[in-house]
Amino acid sequence: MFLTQDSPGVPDQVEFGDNFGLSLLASDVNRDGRADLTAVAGQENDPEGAVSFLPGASSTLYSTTASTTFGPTRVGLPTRTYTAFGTHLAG
Ligand SMILES: [Ca+2]
Ligand SMILES: [Ca+2]
Repeated sequence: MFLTQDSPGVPDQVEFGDNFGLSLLASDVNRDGRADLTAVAGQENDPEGAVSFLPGASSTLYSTTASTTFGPTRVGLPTRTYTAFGTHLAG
């Protein structure tokens, strides 16, 4: 499967240099029994970076309606201070 920020249900859109997919994590992050996909765009809003969370679904790789994306400000970090937010994932 080829996945981009222009794929159905994936937040944001493809922009030059986003580096979407720099880091990937397949893990049941929300503990609902299905594997979820977390994908990092290391240069989204260059140079901040952003994390996209694509929760697993019963019949497809991920839910096309419940995905979300967030950058450093969502977790209280000041804007333009950090680069490549989310590059190092652990699950
Ligand atoms: Ca983008
Ligand atoms: Ca899950």
